Amino acid sequence: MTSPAPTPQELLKIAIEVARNAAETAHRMRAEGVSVAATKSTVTDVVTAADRAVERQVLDALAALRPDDSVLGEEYGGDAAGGPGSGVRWIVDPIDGTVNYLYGLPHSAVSLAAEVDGTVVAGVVRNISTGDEWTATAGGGAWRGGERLRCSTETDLGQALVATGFGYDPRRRAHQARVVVDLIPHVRDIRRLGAAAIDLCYAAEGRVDAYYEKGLAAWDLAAGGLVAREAGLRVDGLRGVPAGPDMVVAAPPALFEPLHARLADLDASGGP
Ligand code: LIP
Repeated sequence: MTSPAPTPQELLKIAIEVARNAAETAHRMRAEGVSVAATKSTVTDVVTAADRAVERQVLDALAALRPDDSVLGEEYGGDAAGGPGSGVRWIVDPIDGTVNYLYGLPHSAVSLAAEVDGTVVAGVVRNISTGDEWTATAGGGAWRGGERLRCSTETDLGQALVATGFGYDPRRRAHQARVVVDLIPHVRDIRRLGAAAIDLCYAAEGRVDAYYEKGLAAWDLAAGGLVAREAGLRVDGLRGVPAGPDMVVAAPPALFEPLHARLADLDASGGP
């Protein structure tokens, strides 16, 4: 007889414990000095020893706490731990914002989400430097430090502070930069902070009004996307495509359509 699926709250409790320990390890390794261990898709797409050590720590912790669950991680790929037995899959980015982490910019995070039967139901994003911690459960709201988060109420795109990001492929960056050139006259300003998971959480609490980016992987999006949705943001792709590698747009309902229209016109999900 299979045991009942854990509740989102039970999964969140595990996610918080594992993410806090992981962030502590990342913080300590940063203080001890960090360097590039290897590069991935391009010479600027770096991985540090800390990315790997932290993901290994998360995998081992989840294997001990929930051995039947599967895990998708940025550094070790899919199902690195348990089998597909429980219907629960964890999605982990050990250090989102690795370039910020490498340069010592205080804007990188451990991002950990739990998915049940393909739906993300719990997530935590913990800033490695500041300790800021955003959490959410499906239907349970988004929180930081015991405060329930509500997204921006801005309705005018021209007044909107919009965060975005650039990929590691120079050709893609060139395309993304052209989009920004044509978008920036139509918004308050652009912010490039360098960690999608935190950018989504900033949008969740109105530190920016909206966020969009092309090229995000599941581990960049899973936890931060839930926090954003639970704070009232619409999180989608362009032209009816769900949020994913092609495009993620996170905006308050009133801003989503005007931002979507601009990004679609500028072919923001196109290019390399
Ligand atoms: C980063 C994202 C960021 C994006 C970077 C990179 P990483 O993830 O969080 O939004 O602009 O190109 O993809 O590589 O630090 O895990």
